[in-house]
Amino acid sequence: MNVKHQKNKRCLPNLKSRNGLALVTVLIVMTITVSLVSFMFIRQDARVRSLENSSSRAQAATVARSAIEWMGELALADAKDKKGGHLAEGGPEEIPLFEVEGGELTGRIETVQGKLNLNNLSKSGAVDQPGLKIMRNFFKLIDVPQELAEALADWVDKDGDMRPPSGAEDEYYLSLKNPHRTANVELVELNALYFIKGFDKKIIEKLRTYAVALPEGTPLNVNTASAEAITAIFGGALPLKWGKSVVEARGNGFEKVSDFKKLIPLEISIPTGWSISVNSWYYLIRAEARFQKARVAYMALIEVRESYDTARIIWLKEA
Ligand SMILES: [Ca+2]
Repeated sequence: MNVKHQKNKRCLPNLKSRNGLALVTVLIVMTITVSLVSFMFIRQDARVRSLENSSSRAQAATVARSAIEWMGELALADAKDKKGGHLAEGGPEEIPLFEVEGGELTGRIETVQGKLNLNNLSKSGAVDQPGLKIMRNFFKLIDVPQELAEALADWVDKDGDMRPPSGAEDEYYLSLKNPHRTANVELVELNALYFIKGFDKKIIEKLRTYAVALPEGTPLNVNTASAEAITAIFGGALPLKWGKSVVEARGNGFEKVSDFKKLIPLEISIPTGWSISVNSWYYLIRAEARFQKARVAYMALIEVRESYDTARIIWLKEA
């Protein structure tokens, strides 16, 4: 519509053109109205879907969180079982997929004291030579570079003195592109290894199979331990072949620690500060719930003791 042109001609627009103008205006208004309504519907639809998604997610989160608590009680019942309980003797226990209203749930529970506790390396903030020897031997057995033991020792010991040849303290970590300080305390969980010199994804994933980080020094449960972990605690005094023979000999598990000790050659002893057990009180549990397109998974480290009324959650994270 060239209104300026019409003004310049100093004449009134004729009826026909006025009708045309009105019609175009009506069409534009209608188009805008239709567009606005469509836009509102699209937004409303997106909002409804967003609400549905967040509702499904909330449902999944509630179910997964409840499942963690339920499995915690399962582990507690297992720990209270004087005969050791089947969870303490078997591998990871998969909770089969089962349907819950509008969704589904899966779970997994495993005792972790059959894995070598990396925090056993530090005793009240100090790392001793036998401990370091055990860690180096352990890394060798699982095909992880042995020199990482020194970097780990420096990370968990409370002093700032760098261990030659491959240790690392603040001086090293503060010079990195993303600088940070040395923790100088025990590992909260294995993911903390990502901050330590020399540890990468491949090594950490390998360690998950054989190692764990628990909030205190713990004995190795020889009923669930791998041949590598059982052999490692002797600091190189025994070969992996011996550890494998122990795993074969234990069958459904040792009833008492003394039953295991009978298999240790007379001249060999477990280094001071490292001990063994035939039961566990730390468990890793994982629960995953799916509701429509929403999926929520949690992982938790729990502690269960015979004297506990309820399982204690050490940490819980979305997995
Ligand atoms: Ca240190």
